[in-house]
Amino acid sequence: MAVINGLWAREVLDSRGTPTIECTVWLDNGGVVATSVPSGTSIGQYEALELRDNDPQRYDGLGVLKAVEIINTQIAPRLVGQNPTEQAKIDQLLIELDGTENKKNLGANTILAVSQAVLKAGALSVGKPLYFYLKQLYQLTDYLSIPTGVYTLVSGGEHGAENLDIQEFQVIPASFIEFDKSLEMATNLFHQLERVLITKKVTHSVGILGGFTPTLYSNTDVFELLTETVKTSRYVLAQDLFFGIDASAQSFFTGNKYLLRDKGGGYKADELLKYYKQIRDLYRVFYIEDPFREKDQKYWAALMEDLGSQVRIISDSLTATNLKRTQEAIEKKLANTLVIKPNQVGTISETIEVIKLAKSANWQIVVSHRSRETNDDFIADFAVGVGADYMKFGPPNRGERISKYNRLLMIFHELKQAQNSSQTAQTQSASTSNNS
Ligand code: 2PG
Ligand code: MG
Repeated sequence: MAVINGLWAREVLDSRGTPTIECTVWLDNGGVVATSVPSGTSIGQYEALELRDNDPQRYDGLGVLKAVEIINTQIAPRLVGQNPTEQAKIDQLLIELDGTENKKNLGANTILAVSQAVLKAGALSVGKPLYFYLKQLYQLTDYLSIPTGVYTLVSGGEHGAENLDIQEFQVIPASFIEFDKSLEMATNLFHQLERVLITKKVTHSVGILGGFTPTLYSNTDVFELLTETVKTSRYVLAQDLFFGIDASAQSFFTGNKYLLRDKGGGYKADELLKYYKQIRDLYRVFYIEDPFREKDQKYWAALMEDLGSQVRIISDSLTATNLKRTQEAIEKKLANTLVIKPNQVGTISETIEVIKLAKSANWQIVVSHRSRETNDDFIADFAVGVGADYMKFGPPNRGERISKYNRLLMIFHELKQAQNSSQTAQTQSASTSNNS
């Protein structure tokens, strides 16, 4: 069994040119893996702490040299000689080394860089693809498949250009469509949307994720644009695809109102609830993430009561991949679907515990990227290996998002091959037993 020979971290840049951590692990059998961690823009108040240098002389205080030093001087010496398949043991060591609930001492980014690198090293040491290794290690799914994609085509809120309030407007191909076809659909619609924007002379650019940021009068106008995009494509709304949003509502709550520009003076929570029901009926919105700020639990519950049987109500900032918060949300029936972002909590083992809990309550799982990514495709394997129902990796645009989709295409191909060869083997054994 291979053991860790060396572990080393360095500061690299993410998709926004902001520093983040890359961690490399060497095994004594010559194997080497590297991985880097993402970061959010709309960071929820319940997420574990992200350690930054806060040195205004470097990268506006966003450097990660302290985190890098912690890994290289405090963590690496403890991991040399360890078996990388002992994920739970190594994660526990990291949790104890930090000693706080929200990773205040070492930082969740520091811890995740190591935890993720160890997971990759574990897969390499047993010679398995990462998604397969995850399936075997945690047994969260019996069946490997590519999760349904939630593709953000239009960006607003903190990801946009101050012209829309809702953070993400998405298309979600029907889940019976195979991954290669659904990815093609998302890219066709992305390009068709661009043509519609140009034909209509709508000023636009792209936001943090690479999604379009059109200048429009209201958030509802985006659904009109998306409806037209679908109508002028070869796809049919509510048959081939549905619409979704990540409202990230805490980001447009000011004073005591949700300031959506669709209505002068904004919406009270009960009016916003009605707005969601309207867009569901008018535009077939099937996926609503972070519909209210974390404190408005009463309205989360009301939305679930009204739409929960037909619509995915997704909690992200409300639960922040945190076990206790997820437990509370399950007990109070605040949502039916959970966003999972490993960097909201820190270790892979803790992330897995949250997934287990949500699955045991029959919630569905969305494994999500962050708005500031690197070209690391780790999250693609992770989504498949834990048996996520959905994956949210952004628009089919720009390298750091495409790297995840290209990795999924490879996994899709491998799973197909495995399926074909097991079918061939079954046919062969059937014909052998018929002949005997
Ligand atoms: C979200 C994410 C990813 P951020 O809110 O779901 O799209 O955004 O990483 O900025 O929190
Ligand atoms: Mg979100």
